[in-house]
Amino acid sequence: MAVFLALLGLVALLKSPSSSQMQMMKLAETSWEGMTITLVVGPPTRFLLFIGTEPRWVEPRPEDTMHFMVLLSDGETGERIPYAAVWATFTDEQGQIVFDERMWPMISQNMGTHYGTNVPLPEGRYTVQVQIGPPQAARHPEYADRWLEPFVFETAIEWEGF
Ligand SMILES: [Cu+2]
Repeated sequence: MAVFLALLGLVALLKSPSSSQMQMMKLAETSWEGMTITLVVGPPTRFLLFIGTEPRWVEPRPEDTMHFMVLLSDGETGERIPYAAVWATFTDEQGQIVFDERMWPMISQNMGTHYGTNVPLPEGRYTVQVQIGPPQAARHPEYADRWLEPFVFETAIEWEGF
């Protein structure tokens, strides 16, 4: 009985919404020439920009409702793919563009290499368009003949918040 209760306790802990890992939600996924493109959202988060000499914290704004993330990975090995330029555009049902920005290349201990930023998206239905540029890196031979043109992934989402 004690073991059973302990197990239940463990499950409750793993499902606890206080764990930010558990609040990640997958929005959509597609594949492009062997690359898996996954759209994931988490709660708005602070992040550090260190792209010059001065580090700068970017704090979530009051209107931010999500940390939007684009995960690029090799569909066979799961290895993440860096060095791409990723741009995200959200359009509402009236056809108004409500968000249109380049994603930061990001690193995270839990999420790994990804592209993302905080997005002030009100609840509603949207079309998300994610444009991915060819990775700007020297390539080992297996990657020589793919991802040579920009790719656009468009999908519909219904955002209800966390
Ligand atoms: Cu991020």
